[in-house]
Amino acid sequence: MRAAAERDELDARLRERLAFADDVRFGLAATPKALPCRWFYDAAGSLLFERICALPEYYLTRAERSIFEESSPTIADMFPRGVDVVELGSGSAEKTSLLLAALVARHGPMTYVPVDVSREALEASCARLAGELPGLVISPVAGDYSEGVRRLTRMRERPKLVAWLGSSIGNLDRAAAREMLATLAARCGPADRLLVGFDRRKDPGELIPAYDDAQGVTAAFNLNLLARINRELGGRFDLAAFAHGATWNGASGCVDMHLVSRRAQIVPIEALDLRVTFDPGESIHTESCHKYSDHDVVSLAAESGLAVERRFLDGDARFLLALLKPTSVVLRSAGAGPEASSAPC
Ligand code: AVI
Repeated sequence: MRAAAERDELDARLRERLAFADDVRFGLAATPKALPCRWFYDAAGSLLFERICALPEYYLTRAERSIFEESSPTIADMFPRGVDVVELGSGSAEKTSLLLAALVARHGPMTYVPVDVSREALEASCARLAGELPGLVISPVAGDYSEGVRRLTRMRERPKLVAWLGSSIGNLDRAAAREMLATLAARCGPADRLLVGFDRRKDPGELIPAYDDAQGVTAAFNLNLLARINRELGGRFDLAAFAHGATWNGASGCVDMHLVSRRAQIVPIEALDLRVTFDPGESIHTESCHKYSDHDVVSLAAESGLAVERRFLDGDARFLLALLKPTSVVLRSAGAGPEASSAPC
């Protein structure tokens, strides 16, 4: 039994390693060069992200936390029959524990399914929560969102709340965000809800420092992607030869993060039998962080078979936590009439 579990874990790690290698090979051969942001979160990247969340410039975590501090009992009251929680990209689950505590206090024992690609983050958060909330049955899923969606499909007995917090939706482009919300909505029954954290649109003068902080923690987080290629794939990136960049992209409504080559260079990556050529100033796109107007949130929800049931804002109105409920109608494109029906399960 134990041997089988260990084999499964090894297989999962091997699959991850192969997927990382494929993304690096493909992304560094592309024009422009790009690497998916999911690979930020190895053990070192997860720790750096924790540090980002505590930075004075990175208001997002504090703003969302303050919403949970204020509104968790209200959210708990909105589920008269109790609820089980699935959290996509749970990370440290630090803010979620406020909501879980309110739910356990209001409704008694419940199941919490944290889903995260980082096994280290998952193990640490589960150990902490088990100590803090004995009424919680924790059933972790180590994997990406698709693993979480698979688990969701099997949870039919009690109402469920799918939490997707921290502006993680902002790291998807609009089409991918719609597809993900529609996938979740299609797995929700009438009593189920989604709780999604959106960072609101604001002045780029406030946004850019949040992604390019004075202490250089975000720069280290970004550069860790190259360090990870060095560690796991035998890359020879000289981190000092790349600069962290964060720019506002008004057309897409997002902050774009880049790694910019400071000079002409050729970087070997042994495990891929690859040599990557960089021009001076050439960049690797590593992440887009989309910011949402209230109108964007309403239309995105409608296009995905959802409706905004309740909005929660922090005191400075920087961040929006939206409680979304499934509707039976999906609007396929802006301006189109109600079309296909996504039958709630
Ligand atoms: C995880 N995600 C929502 C963060 C964000 O704000 O888009 C990732 C991040 N990247 C740089 N700083 C934080």
